[in-house]
Amino acid sequence: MPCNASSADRLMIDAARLSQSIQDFGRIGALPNGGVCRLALTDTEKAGRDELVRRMQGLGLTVHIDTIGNIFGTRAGQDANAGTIMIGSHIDTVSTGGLYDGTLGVLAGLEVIAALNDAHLETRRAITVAAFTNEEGARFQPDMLGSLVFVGGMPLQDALDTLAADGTRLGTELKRIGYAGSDDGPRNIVAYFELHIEQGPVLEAETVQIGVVSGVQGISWHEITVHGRSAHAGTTPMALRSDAGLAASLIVQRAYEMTQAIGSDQLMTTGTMRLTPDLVNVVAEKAVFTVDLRNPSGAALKQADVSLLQIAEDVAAETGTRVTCRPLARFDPIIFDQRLVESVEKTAQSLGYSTRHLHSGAGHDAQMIARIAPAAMIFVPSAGGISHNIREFTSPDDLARGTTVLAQLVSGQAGLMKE
Ligand code: HGY
Ligand code: MN
Ligand code: MN
Repeated sequence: MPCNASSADRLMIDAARLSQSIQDFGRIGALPNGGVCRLALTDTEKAGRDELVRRMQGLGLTVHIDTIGNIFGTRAGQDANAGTIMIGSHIDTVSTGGLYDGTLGVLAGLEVIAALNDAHLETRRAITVAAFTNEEGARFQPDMLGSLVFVGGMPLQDALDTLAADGTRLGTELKRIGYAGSDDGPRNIVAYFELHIEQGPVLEAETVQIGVVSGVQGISWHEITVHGRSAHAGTTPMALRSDAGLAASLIVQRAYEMTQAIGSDQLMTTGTMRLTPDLVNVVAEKAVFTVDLRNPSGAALKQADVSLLQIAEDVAAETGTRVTCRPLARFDPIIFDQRLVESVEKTAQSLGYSTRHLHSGAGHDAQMIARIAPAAMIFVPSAGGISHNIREFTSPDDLARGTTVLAQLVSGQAGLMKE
């Protein structure tokens, strides 16, 4: 009869194996000058999915694919009724992605499993490693779509019918790459942990080793379409134009001024803009662009939403154009489970690592799982504070520290048992 492992036992991860596994995985969708592009449900992301399933099976995990393509690899526990400890993140990337955003959290989960296997340790509870579909929201919106559907925050059919900017339907792509599953993921989640790179400058600037994530700021994505009238750039007097390109630029400029006026934590990004007919000598008849608003305060974010829509209306009136606005994503700020957050901090400090609390600027699957189970995140530093950039980098020592914290948290929550 296996006995309980003593609490002094520390689950030892293999830092070299972890680092190598991330480098090897980074070859899937590798870009010529470094970095990775594995946009959700493309052939390169499928290749990443296939490799992940292969590695999960190689570790003896039972693999389930759910109806939105989320991948779950489960190591059974001794007590089938004791629920599961979930470790998750994502393997899809933006088109200028790095090796670590999302992928670290999934592969660190596999490293925890490998460490348990190496030590011939059983656990009372099951442990599930999850990779959620379309976390980035780069190709299909909203972001965190797979975990949002998993927690019941978006109807499956709405998700499957979501169209990318080029008109491709999400459900069709999911079927095409062979990941339209029929399983349901684990439901009795006792705790969820996500290890992620900070993607910002704070930990590095303060030489802090582990970020204890208190919560995630609010996110509001808008797609704005301006309808104007195409005209000759050389013969049409300025006063007679209905210039969608000018209107779009004015909206972006005034949204930036609004952001400055709100100040402190308000963020605003226009990362996409398409003009039609997109010709040097034709006044644009149409502009389609996005505005990404973020704020840790729900009230301030709401105010920013209202101001943006008012700006769009005002500019349309001034420029003789017509605007339509479509929300692409809207998530209120969340706070993680206090008990779990404390256990992240205590575990990191018991390992001798420096820690500090911080709020996540980026969205994460953890903020969705927090709707159905206690969730917490661990951050490790990003070199230069950059991410969503091919030069994204986190040192092997930082990767190892974050994964060591994850391993202790998960094994503690899962309950180690000697074989
Ligand atoms: O947009 C985000 O914050 C995340 O990368 N999906
Ligand atoms: Mn991420
Ligand atoms: Mn990201």
